[in-house]
Amino acid sequence: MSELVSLIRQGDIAIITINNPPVNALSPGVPEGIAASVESVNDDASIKAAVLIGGGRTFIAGADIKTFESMRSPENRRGAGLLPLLLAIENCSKPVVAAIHGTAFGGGLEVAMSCHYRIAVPSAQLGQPEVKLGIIPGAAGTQRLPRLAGVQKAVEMCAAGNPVNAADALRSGIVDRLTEGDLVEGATAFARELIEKGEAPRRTRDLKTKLGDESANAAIFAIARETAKKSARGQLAPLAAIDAVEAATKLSFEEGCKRETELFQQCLQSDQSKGLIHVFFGERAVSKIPGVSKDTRVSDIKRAAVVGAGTMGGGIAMNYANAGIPVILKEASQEFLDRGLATIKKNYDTSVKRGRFTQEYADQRLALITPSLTFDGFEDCDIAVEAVFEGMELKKQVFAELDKVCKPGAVLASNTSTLDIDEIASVTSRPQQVIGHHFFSPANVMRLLEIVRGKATSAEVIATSMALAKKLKKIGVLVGNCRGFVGNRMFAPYQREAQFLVEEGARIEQVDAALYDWGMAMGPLAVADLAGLDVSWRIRKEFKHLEDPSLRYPMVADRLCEMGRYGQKTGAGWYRYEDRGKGPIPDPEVQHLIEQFAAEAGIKRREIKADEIVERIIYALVNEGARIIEEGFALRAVDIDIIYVYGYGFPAYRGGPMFYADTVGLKKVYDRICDFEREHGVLWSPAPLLKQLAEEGRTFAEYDRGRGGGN
Ligand code: T1G
Repeated sequence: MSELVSLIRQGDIAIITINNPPVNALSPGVPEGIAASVESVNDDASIKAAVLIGGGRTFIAGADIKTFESMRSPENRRGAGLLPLLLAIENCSKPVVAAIHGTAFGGGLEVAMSCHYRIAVPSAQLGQPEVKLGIIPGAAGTQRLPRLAGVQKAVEMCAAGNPVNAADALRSGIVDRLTEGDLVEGATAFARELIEKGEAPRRTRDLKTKLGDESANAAIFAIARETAKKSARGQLAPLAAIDAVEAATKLSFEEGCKRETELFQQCLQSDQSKGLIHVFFGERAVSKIPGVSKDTRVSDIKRAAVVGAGTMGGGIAMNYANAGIPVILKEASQEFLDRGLATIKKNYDTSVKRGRFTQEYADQRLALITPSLTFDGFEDCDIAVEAVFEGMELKKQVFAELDKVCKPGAVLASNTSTLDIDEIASVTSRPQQVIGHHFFSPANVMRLLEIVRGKATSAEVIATSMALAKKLKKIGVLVGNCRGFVGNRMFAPYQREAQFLVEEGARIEQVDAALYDWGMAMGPLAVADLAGLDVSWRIRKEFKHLEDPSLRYPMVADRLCEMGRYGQKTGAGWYRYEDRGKGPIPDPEVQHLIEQFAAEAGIKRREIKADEIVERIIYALVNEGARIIEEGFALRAVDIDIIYVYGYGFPAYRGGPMFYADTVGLKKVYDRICDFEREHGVLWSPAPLLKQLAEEGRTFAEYDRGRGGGN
């Protein structure tokens, strides 16, 4: 056998073990090794049954995603290439039992389903997560799963991509048995029973009873399509997965497999799958930081403190509590503290009401949050996070105090979204301990954590912050200390263009609809209303002295703030809001204001199409992103992509702004930016890195790889 797959014997039972760490992906050599083992089982008359198991921490986590690129080439257009292996397993003349621990995902579950029986440990997870990579199961998962679990369950699993636990898998017929004890023992005992009972191999492809009847199925598929259109707006793969399961109910197994292969290839060739796979590897790539290695010391964060119980501070405290870390929440006045705690309680209540967790769980979490009006107890904390009002003087006061009260090794983090971390650190005696932890609102929901390194921040504090992000179930991305860091620095031109477009003739709701339809979670102006127009207004005022007065400036937003229209919280901003929770309502008063302003400023208004709106707004992101990479404030282009997908509602299936630009073609993006520069002036001067890559015919992904990073 190959090194990747081994076969040992326990009496008349063969134990076939896959050894391809870390996740036993079906990389080249693994399918061949399994096939050779199955052949030996067939050929050896003294073997009566076989057990297929994963070595190490898991069963098979799926096909090797790194090989997908080669599967896209025209000569390879044949599904995931695993169908013959699965038929060989299923055709084995002796019973084969899959023994499942860890994850049986994608091709892993497909292998398991081609075995004749399945046994799992209670902690196992089983799933067809392919749609999360923009593809569908490519090795008969859509054909065998409905035969085992029924049409409804198969559609749910293949279209949404969420795994089921072992108990659920048992209930729905995906596994036959659970074992609490040692898995190999449980599986061999199962195999022995099969031998003793003289059970013949039970081929999944021959099972038909769960395939349902046409009218019941029609309703299942119709509902599934409606659900997928809402929950995976704009995505092709979930609909293709439903089509493939439908084929299982209408065609023979062989014909169904052919249909699945066609759909699999269509999805694999799409930019959507390229984008989602980029995000999969990107999420993991961002944790790789030059100068931080496995040997870098990471402090264990056992106790935390948060200063400021406003929206952000409260959300941050909830993050710690949810990770089981006791946290002190400090405010300056009882009134603010009470208000902050009431919001936290309300958030937990909502989660309980929605069934996200139990009352008991919520009570336990809440009990981990200790409200306080003083710094008492800060001396025992491993981290203190400042989340006070966004103003330099106030932040400095807090840090000077933290420097006095916190123990020497404690991490001192600021949740600032724009201010200079070095200036904040300068008031402490330990700038190496100071770092930015920029959470995104709502902090208990959004997955992104921008981790901002100052010039003195130590590798240990960076490594600790990255590890902490994981513990808080966030995706930590390390960025440099420039104004707005990475996310908000790019968001400024993004917002600017949205506002310029309404001045030039696009309607507010038209701008938002163009971006929403393109895939953004919300339109830019609706987002501005949600975030609060006053926040960016205050920041604009703080930095106004640094701006070039000859440049065009988004005046209308300032005007709205002067009128007290701060967005949703005041019931009016770019839109009007009647009831909390109800959507934005276009407001003729704002439209009138914009037209008046445009006339005064001599801006010629015209009709603007959705395509141009998207280009103006998205390319503004790309251009600024390119500058950020060039200036070294982001480690790689992929870091920017992850920031935008997890912090700004950028559609993951477009891979993030830099990857999206790659898919459009950098030359095309660059040329368009040059057009905009000619039309709109120096704010659109193309980033030198973008120009260079466009001229060289390269992509941001290639640029990342060339510097030893990225996917
Ligand atoms: N292929 C290649 N590499 C993989 C991989 C895979 N399927 N899964 C994980 N890795 C790498 C990952 O990049 C990381 O590498 C390391 O393993 C540890 O992962 C035929 C076509 C299994 C739940 O979508 O969900 O089968 O960064 O850090 O938190 O129809 O990885 O260390 O260099 O994530 O313990 C379907 C994807 C494929 C599963 C483990 N399968 N993986 O999580 O560790 S498509 C998936 C996961 C398919 C078939 C189709 C998770 C995990 P590095 P990790 P983890």
